[in-house]
Amino acid sequence: MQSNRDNEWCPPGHGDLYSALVGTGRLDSLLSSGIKYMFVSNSDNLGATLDLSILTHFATSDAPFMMECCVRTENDKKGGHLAVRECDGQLILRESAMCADEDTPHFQNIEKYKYFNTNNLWIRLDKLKEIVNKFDGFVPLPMIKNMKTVDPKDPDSQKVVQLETAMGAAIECFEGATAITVNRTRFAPVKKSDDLILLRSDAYTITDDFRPVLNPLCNGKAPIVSLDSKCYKMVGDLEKATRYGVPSLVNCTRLTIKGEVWLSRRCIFEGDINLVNTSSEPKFCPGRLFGNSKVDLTAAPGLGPLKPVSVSTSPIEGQKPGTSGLRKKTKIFQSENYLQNFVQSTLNAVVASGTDITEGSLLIGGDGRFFNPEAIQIIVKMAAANGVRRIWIGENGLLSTPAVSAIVRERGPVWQRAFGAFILTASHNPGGPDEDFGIKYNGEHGQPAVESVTNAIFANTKTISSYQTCPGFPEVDISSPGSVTVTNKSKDLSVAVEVISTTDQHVALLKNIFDFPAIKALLSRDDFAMVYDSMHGVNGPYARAVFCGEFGLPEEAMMNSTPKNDFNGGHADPNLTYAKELVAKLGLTKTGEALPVPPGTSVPNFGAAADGDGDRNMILGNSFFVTPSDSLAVIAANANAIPFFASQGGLKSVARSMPTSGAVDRVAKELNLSFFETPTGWKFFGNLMDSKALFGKEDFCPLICGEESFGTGSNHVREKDGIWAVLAWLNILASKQRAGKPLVSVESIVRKHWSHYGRNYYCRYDYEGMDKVGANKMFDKMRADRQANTGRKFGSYEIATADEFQYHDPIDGSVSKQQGIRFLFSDGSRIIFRLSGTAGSGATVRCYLEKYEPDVELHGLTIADALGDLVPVALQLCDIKTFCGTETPTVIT
Ligand code: VG1
Ligand code: CO
Repeated sequence: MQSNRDNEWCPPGHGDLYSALVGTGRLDSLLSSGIKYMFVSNSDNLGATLDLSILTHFATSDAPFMMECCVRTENDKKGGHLAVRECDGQLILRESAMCADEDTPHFQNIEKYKYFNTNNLWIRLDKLKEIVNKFDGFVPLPMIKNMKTVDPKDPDSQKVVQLETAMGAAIECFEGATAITVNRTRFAPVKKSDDLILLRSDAYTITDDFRPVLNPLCNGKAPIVSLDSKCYKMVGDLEKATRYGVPSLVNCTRLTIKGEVWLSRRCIFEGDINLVNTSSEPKFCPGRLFGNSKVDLTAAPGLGPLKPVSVSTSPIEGQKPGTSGLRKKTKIFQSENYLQNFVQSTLNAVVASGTDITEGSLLIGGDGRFFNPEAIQIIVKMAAANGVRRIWIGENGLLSTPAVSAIVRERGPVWQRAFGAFILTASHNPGGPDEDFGIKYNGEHGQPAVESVTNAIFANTKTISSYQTCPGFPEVDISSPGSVTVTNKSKDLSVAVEVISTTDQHVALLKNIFDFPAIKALLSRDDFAMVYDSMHGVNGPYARAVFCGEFGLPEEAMMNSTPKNDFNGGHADPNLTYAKELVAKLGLTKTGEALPVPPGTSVPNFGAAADGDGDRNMILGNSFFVTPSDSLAVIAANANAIPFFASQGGLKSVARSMPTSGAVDRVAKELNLSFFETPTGWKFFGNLMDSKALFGKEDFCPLICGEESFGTGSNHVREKDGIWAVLAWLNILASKQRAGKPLVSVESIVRKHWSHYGRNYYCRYDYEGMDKVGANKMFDKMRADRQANTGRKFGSYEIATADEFQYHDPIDGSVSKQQGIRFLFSDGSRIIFRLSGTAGSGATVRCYLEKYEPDVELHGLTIADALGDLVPVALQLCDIKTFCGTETPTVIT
């Protein structure tokens, strides 16, 4: 018989507890840490709390093992029970599977066998150890034989015998074992959907100490629920049917459902309710009060375009989100079920994290790269099938990453607030049919999914077996703002899709942050000219809305501001290598040195570039390159020129990623700001920004953070924000100008900064497209050599510490390991190696070099000269030539 081979395994039963305790060494470690008693129960028994009076009883009884039992009623007669073995008076447990057929009437006699096992067990660990020792490492439990099918979800699949052991059966192994009768409240198992729906309904309440108890309004009698076992067997079935909420059952005596009926929190059931649907598709029970009635929904209109279909799929390898979402070749994303698996895995993880996706809105937008429009339609259909009821999409599918964050945080009304967003971007990675595509999920505060969520997503991708979609959901016209509502025939179920402005929300937020009139005055000066290169990415519309719309700059100031789905064949990466056109215009070489300017040409005073999804920035002055690390430090040092910070009493904290230069550290020190060093990737800054709001800890906002990779931002959103950084620079520049005085330039601001704080010479070498295996070996080697490298000397350089960075999140306590190999030299210089987490294929090795120079006289060196003697040291330390076959970087920034 054909079946999924993955089902061909056998759960050993909870009797495996004892072997697990022994095999993992846990029993010994518990004993050696002085733990004497163990309480175990079935995880579905919500009545099994650690009751101190029972513990006291157990401890004083001196018994080695104690079982909590309840008195059997007619309903319990089929289940196992406690018995006394005649030969030695030992208590034993008997399961129905252990009973011979002819003995069944006796087995079921509740007068003869009065007690059943709740599986709440109290065990003396020292006695357990004695038994384990006696039987050579295991507890001799009786075997139970169960008849099952190989796929438990499919009753027609191959019949199999499942052998298992039960942990309660160990009672017969402990001489002197005892049992006590407990109240039924200690036994509240949730075995079937019937129990679960009841528990989730208002028939139960949760006490202050988190115990679910029957609602007093039920007068001690829980409603009797009987759901069609064909339609509600698995939790997922019930979840689908109750995705719009669980009905009110507090005044219900009996609820019976035959066939697949969808419910909602608007259904109020009183008395005896009987719902029937004999049609072949799910029917929606109208949201109203029902009293003592039989409702036949067979002929009711179906879900129409909202009818979800479950499509079977199987796990696809390698769907682990990296530094910033999942990025792969577009062709891979287009392959069967690839995007679908990831989206379903994400939605499942989001729901499991406690988010109610049927309330509020789901936002979708991206950087406009190839496959964006198709992906949006796929996600819309899947979102509707998963119960999302309101979807916002950026016009033409375009939303920059910071704009997504702003919309999630700012857009109302309150009851429509976004619970999360899908961002379709691979940021600076090239786009097109043969290049990269990407997707990432951001949560309800506009923050990139934290590691616990991305880990859950990844775990789901490894077990996924089906995804939900609504094939009948109409294609959405995303070419202009507007809204459509898709409903079922009876109009009691609807999904609203709204196409919203790409730029409005974000521009409104920026206007609140910066001194727009001051910036406008600066931009209007005759001696000031700027250009902004959007690199054919999503930033164009924002740049135009702000610079042309708000400040009145001519279109010519906007370079490459029409988004293209392949970024015009380039890398939309704002750095000296890839923003060639801009760099040349600003009078610079690709290593950031000033070019001789031919007479008669005028160089703008200010140049900026953005990446594909608009979250990163490069700042240039007239023939002057500002490194991102310096940019962060300068913005932090001058933050109070920006109304957002000044109006909140000034900047409070700064944070940088580990490989980012230490320039901002000096600003933090001097201005007495809180300072944080995080791993690469914006998700680590989010917790710092929400320390108070989400974790009730010290408030670190307002906060500015940045990365060496041309990313800068603040707590106005939960992403880095390219245009924010550009406006921050312009606002600071504007604040430095004095009436009637010559223009204060970008270069003079930076040089002044260096002369005050010293200069951190800094650069990054990227080795793209390296062999993954070789690159990993190279890191393993450096990891293994940490000790040996500590203290090593290279000319005048001495390695004070060689280690691997790991981050203890001060807010949520999580630990992120393997975040970069660091060589910290005794003179403060650093060499760092990391593997990129955004490469769509192959491996990208990043090498970061840094040297601090306090002496103003030495601030005029080129970066290459200043760091020249560190380069051979770095190459020797990593030996990339041996491992990856080259030592020439593909990009230097
Ligand atoms: C790179 C950068 C990192 C940035 C990330 C996402 O990550 O180094 O600083 O946060 O890209 O930026 P990695 O793991 O490749 O070094 V974006 O604008 O490309 O989403
Ligand atoms: Co980006």
